[in-house]
Amino acid sequence: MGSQIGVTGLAVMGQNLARNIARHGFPVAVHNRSESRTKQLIERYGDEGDFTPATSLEDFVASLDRPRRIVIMVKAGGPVDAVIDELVPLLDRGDILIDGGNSHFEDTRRREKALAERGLHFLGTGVSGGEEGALNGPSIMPGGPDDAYAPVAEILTTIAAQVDGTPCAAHIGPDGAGHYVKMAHNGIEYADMQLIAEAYDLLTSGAGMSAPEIAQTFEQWNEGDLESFLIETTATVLGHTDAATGRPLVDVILDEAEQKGTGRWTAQSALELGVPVTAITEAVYARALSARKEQRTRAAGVLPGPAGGSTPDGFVDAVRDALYASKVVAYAQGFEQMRAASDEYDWNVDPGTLATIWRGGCIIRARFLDRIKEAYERSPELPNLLLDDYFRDAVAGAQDAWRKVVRTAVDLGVPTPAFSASLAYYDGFRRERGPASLIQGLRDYFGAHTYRRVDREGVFHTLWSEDGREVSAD
Ligand code: NBP
Repeated sequence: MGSQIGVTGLAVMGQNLARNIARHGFPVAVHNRSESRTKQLIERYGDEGDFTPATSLEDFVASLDRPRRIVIMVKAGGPVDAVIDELVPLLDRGDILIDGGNSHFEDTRRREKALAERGLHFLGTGVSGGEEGALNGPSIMPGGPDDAYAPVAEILTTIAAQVDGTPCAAHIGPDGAGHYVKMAHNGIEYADMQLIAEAYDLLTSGAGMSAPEIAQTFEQWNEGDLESFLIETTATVLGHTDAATGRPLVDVILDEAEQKGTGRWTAQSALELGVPVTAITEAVYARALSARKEQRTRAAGVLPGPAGGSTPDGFVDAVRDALYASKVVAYAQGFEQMRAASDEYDWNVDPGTLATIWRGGCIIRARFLDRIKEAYERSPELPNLLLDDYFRDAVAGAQDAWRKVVRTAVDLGVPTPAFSASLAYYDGFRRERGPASLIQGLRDYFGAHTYRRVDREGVFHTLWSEDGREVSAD
């Protein structure tokens, strides 16, 4: 008997995923382009399970049971194509390739189609949870044909995180669906982290609290509705002291946020689909602004801010409420985007399933996801989470604090792009009639782009440069 599954690409993610598979009793073949990683895995962890190391792809493929199931865990982009090109001549019809990296969903669509033409199955599979998740139970989002998922379902659901006896792995939909929702998950993670950073900024530059004090505040917040991996981790990071200086570590970390691209991809796709995901997009912009350290340093010396001011009573609790309300908006936007993509690409993605499998294993795991799961159970076709009774009431209860926090931030000159954009979205969304009528009027004036009326069917144009008469443009 050969190995039930193989993993090629044994950097941090692939190595941990292979160990996770082996620890659950599945015989696993392992391979890496540079042999040293394979050797290291076997030397260090070979006794954790039934590993079959291979130095060549030929040996690796030959050691697998059929249909062959191969997880590709290499750097996203060209390396995935390179590995597929090397593997294809060694495979037979019905074999299954599982790309577990952060590939762009359009690449996945292309690869799935090309491989299907050769009789090979391809599962573009989002894996969330970082290295720790890969080892101890990630959230797994496979996308591809049903025929490809069925033979790997048992392994994937077994190695995934489990919450209340439910695995954090489920078949998301065809072709690029799995990688799309993983991308959107990362986009939501960007928004979540930006909102947390803004709360921290308000408490430190606004309210003058120290990092250890704010760490305690986050610990308390983690006891309530905000309970999540990211809030808990924020408390840990803020509470950490730098050994070299004795100062809070966060105070000596350079304030330039890096990005690998999934947040930007999410924003780009949202723009293409015409879905407003303002919290995610602002989070991407905020990282870009943070990276302009030199310019910011110059600007800090010459651009004046407000004269000063103080934070109102009850500010810390108000920031907590504003954070929660903004988070509801960020998730409402992210879920709306996934629904729009699902419609666009015919994926039939179930948002309730996503909320279910993101409750464990992944970076955005939170008590909050239970609330989202319940919302979709109540109303599977819910167009926007803000229209669910629970979230409507939660935001309504927080909105006074939310407005107070954004007002204070403006008065103090503390930038809160994601808090503010979320509030603006909320106010825009709840308006039955907005100012877009004027935009249509302007477009008609300079471009004869026409408009529709509220009182009559049809399309109209005003003869602005003639006698101002309205004509039908149907
Ligand atoms: P990396 O993204 O750092 O990729 C390193 C791996 O790719 C090594 O095994 C390397 O082989 C292999 N590789 C490269 Br680079 N070019 C290759 C080629 N042309 N042919 C064959 N192999 C090639 O690894 P990672 O951090 O483990 O991440 C793997 C995937 O998982 C990525 O898509 C990443 O975005 C995603 N992901 C990462 C995390 C995380 O927390 N790190 C979380 C979730 C998802 P070598 O050893 O021979 O150089």
